[in-house]
Amino acid sequence: MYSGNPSTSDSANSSENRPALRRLRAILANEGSVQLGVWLLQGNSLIAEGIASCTVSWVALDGQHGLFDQSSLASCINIFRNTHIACLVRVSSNDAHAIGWALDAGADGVIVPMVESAGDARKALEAARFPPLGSRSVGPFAAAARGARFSTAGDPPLCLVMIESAKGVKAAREIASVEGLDGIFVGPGDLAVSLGLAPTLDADDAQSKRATGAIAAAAQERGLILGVFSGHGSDATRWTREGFTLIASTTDIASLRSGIASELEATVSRSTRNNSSRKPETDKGNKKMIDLYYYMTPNGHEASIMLEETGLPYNLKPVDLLAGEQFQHGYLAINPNNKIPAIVDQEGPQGNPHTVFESSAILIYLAEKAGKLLPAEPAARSRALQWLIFQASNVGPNFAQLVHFQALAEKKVPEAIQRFGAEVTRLYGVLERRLAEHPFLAGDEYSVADIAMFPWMTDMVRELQAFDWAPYPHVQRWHATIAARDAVRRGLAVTIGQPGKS
Ligand SMILES: N[C@@H](CCC(=O)N[C@@H](CS)C(=O)NCC(=O)O)C(=O)O
Repeated sequence: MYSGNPSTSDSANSSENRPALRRLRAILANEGSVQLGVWLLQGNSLIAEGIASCTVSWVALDGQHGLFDQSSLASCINIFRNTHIACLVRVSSNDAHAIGWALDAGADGVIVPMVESAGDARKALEAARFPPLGSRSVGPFAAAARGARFSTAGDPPLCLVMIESAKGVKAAREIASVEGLDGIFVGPGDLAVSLGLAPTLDADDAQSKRATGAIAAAAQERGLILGVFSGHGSDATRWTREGFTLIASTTDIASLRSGIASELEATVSRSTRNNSSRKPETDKGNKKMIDLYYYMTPNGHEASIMLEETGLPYNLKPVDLLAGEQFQHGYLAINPNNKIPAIVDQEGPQGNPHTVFESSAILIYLAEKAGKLLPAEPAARSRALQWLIFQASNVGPNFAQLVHFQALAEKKVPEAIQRFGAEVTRLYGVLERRLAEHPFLAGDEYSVADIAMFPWMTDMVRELQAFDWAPYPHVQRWHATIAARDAVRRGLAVTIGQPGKS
């Protein structure tokens, strides 16, 4: 394994500035909880942008059967760089150039097709590792484009080999025993064909099950990551039962088709209902914008959801936290605490530009400007403010610390995980008791308190915290109600790199 700390934070090829890779590797190694991913076939950066805002933990760009050329592969890898999503590339073949090139472009790992022997696996691994472990050569083009220093330090990228033939199945144990290999990935389509069956992804005859079972056993014996191309969400349950944890549960094109079908269905069913309650579009035409300084984190989402809920026109000002833009000198004038979110209302009090930092203060400011989501009646207003401040002073800080110590910290500190884990559990208990008695935190009405709390309980945050919310059914019911709101969906989907909104 590569060891040693990278000497600078600008090195561009190691995982210290790729928390998504570190997180994925840690979850798969330590907890074995299932990580669903999307398989991208369209070499299209717009589609990649769309997927980058979804709650998946990894994607694979298919360089073997997808429509990627080198340029679109590099662009799409770059899109996932500053996200929570680990980006793997299924390379075109077990070829040192294809493997090295994908990693040079910044991929978090490679999936190498048609591996049928320990020798094949060793060849793939060598191509993915710098000397002395392998023979990968230094190709700093993507790092140079970002103005970063290329480094060979840090954790190495993932190297997963595909077993997808009868010959590969026979050699599964030898393949799995290749020192340094990260995992095995099953390609059920080719495997079925190799076994003399139709090219199906969900063959469940005895022969196919024996074959995938043998691969799973070989990987598990060695503690390797076990992945599969499932292709359909519904098949993922079967693979999970068989012990697979890295599951490509859909493709970009399949999701596009099913998304369009379900949108059309929903539109038809909405239009057949009485639509007298439909609100007119907000007229945003002549109003001055609010600038939102933002990155895709729970605090950022509090502000983006609030802006979407109020319908106030806003302009996205990305602050790339991973690139340290919050520390740039100019930003200090906007947020003296060097954090996101912050807003500048170009038409603030007395028509003057007005800056607000701290997410709770932003929510209160916007609620008062829009005249919604903070009740006017004093007792109800006080309740909403109490739960808002409870979020800001308890939930935000403790939840963030648990994310850090559980998923991001270089060193495992059991005492910190225990301390913040216990506090998060206690806070969930407070919320569960409140929400058992009231539909929303402030009482009967959805308010700023709910908007502040909601982003801290998304799948992503809970996954990073390794927190099981099964014992909190009222929190889950409340969360599902809020997640179904269109404005919330839009707020969560705001991603940097997106053109300014109006
Ligand atoms: N209390 C602040 C917390 C803001 C905060 O911690 N923001 C994080 C992102 S969630 C940040 O900007 N971190 C960057 C850094 O710490 O350098 C608020 O609610 O706005």
